[in-house]
Amino acid sequence: MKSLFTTIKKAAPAAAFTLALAGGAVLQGCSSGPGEGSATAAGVASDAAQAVYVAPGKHDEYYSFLSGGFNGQMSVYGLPSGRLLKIIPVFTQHGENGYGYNEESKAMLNTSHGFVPWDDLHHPKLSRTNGMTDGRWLFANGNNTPRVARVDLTTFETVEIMEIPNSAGNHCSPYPTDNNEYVIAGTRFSVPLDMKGGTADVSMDEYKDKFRGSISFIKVDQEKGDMELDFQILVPGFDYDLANGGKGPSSDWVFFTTYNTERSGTLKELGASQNDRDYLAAVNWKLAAKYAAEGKAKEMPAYYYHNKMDKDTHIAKSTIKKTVRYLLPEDCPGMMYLIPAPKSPHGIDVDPSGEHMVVSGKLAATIPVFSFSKMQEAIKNKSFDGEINGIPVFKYESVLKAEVPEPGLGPLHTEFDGKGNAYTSMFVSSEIVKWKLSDFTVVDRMPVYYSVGHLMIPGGDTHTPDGKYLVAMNKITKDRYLPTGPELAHSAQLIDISGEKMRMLLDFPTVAEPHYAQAIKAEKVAPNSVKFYDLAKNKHPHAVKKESDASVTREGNVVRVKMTAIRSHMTPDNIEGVQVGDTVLFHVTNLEQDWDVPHGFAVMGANTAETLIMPGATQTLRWVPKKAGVFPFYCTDFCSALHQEMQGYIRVSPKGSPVPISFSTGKKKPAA
Ligand code: K7E
Ligand code: CUA
Repeated sequence: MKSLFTTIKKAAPAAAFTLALAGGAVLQGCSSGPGEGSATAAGVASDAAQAVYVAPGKHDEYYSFLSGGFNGQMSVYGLPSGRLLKIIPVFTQHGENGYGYNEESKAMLNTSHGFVPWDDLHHPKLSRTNGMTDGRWLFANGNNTPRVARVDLTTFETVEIMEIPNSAGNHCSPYPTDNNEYVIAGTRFSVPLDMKGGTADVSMDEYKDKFRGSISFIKVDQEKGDMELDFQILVPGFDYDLANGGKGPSSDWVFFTTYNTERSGTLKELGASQNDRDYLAAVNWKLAAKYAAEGKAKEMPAYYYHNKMDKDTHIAKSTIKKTVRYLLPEDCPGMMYLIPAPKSPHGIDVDPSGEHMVVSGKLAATIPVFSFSKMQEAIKNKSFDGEINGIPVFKYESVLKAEVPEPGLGPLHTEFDGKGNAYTSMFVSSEIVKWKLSDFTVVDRMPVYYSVGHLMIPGGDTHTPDGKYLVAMNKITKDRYLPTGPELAHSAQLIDISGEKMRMLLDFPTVAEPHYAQAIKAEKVAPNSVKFYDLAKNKHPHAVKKESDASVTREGNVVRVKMTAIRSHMTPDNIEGVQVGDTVLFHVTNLEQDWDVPHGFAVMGANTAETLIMPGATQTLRWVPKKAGVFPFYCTDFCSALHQEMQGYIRVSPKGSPVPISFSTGKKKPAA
């Protein structure tokens, strides 16, 4: 594989380089015939099996959270085993537990564009205390219909989703500051803002004049985690790609890579590649917050959704927000600067010391490393090269610390091991490259299969990385697994980085396309994991806490069934008096007070097929019967030896039929 790299490098530079980018997959293809691909035993550490073996009944050392990309979810894997522990639906409906299907959770997916149950999730980010992951929450971005979500790590459930106004393509998002003061979200696509929170109806010819981007500062309640959009900065109409928070000396700052500083509105693959340099934007978020607090922020009308899951009722509620505050860089001296960076950069990563800002420019031949202390000097000395929209642009050399020479092809993202090393993913040459922060020299390379995007080291983006493992997340799997037709799983690869040389340990398939991921020591999360919901504290308005309170009532053409489920029956299990065209709401309360005893509920013909109710919780399935007859319902989760018996019937009569509402379990009660 090493020889492959040398071959590409010899053949590549300059002209062939663009070709290599466009045809990345092709390159990988010839580099790895089935033989080489499947026989990479050569590249695998001899004791790899032992290194990833977690004996049956034993737990993994880390939780890792991999984004699902276009699948809109996150999946939780144990490391080092690569065991899939859970899929957390965020911006997507989830057939496994009814998220986004049952009546309680639907509102989580409301937006100003209506109900949007499928989005593109790229970046999970763990909450922080003193610059270290604290295991409380996990934030994630909705890329397409701009949203930021928060997952509660006591329940591994999405509890909050906030839409972002004045944004289009919420990609450089969500980046928490060292103490979760803010979660910061930048727009990828600039758009013509109508100054009412949306986009204006203008000709694309007006791109250069009318299009703008925005950076949103979401305040996070330190105790509860609740989010609130504090203010935005309206920034020049570039594309804002990725972000990273400073650390230590730079912890008041957040950095954004930009491309298309040419502000081309069409054929961006050419139009956005004209300038040799784009920018790394540096924003002093503390100063921005101060400006906003001191009255520099203006207000504009807006219209965006903020959805929260109520802790007591387990019902999601949407609130519509009608204003947003914004700052303009030209009004706020010292808040924002631009650092020239090689053409169309992608990742920006700040090392654990907070001094080095590493820009991975996918088209660049080197990896530039900028210096925070030099940046401070340059501010003092005003080493500027003009300005854009009132934002000073630094001279490249005044902020540059070093360039990592010949790192590989197509650098995308960098993480750190806390031992003085950086690791950069190379999309085109399909490898992880390890280099030293002390002298910026490459010290090791590990081929990965194939076309790696993000990489992740537990805590590798924090003050204190845990430099034991690295996970490479690959775009192309090809011959690595048994073929499954044209559609293949993406893959992750686990690499041991504890020693001098990287060692390949494990391949495991992922759920859809992982972009970024986060990992944390299990001991920071596992002890807080909720086992079941306390039935006594269930405040769902239609919960019933004992079987004798179960009921069926008619309110116009709505029939409300308040049902209980406990091993191994539902109450009631015989229902009559429903008519064709009624809306039947099954509010099912799981009476169990024991860990890991969910009950499912499904009724024949319901078009959101079923829901899954955790112990102590209430969930609602809506059913509009279209035909008369008798319809069975049943528990869909094999909960006991008599699970198959956990079933009932509901009778549906024609519209206007005289059959009265009645219900029973066992003995039939007289009609009400
Ligand atoms: Cu590089 Cu969306 Cu973070 Cu994917 S992004 S790889
Ligand atoms: Cu309850 Cu099966």
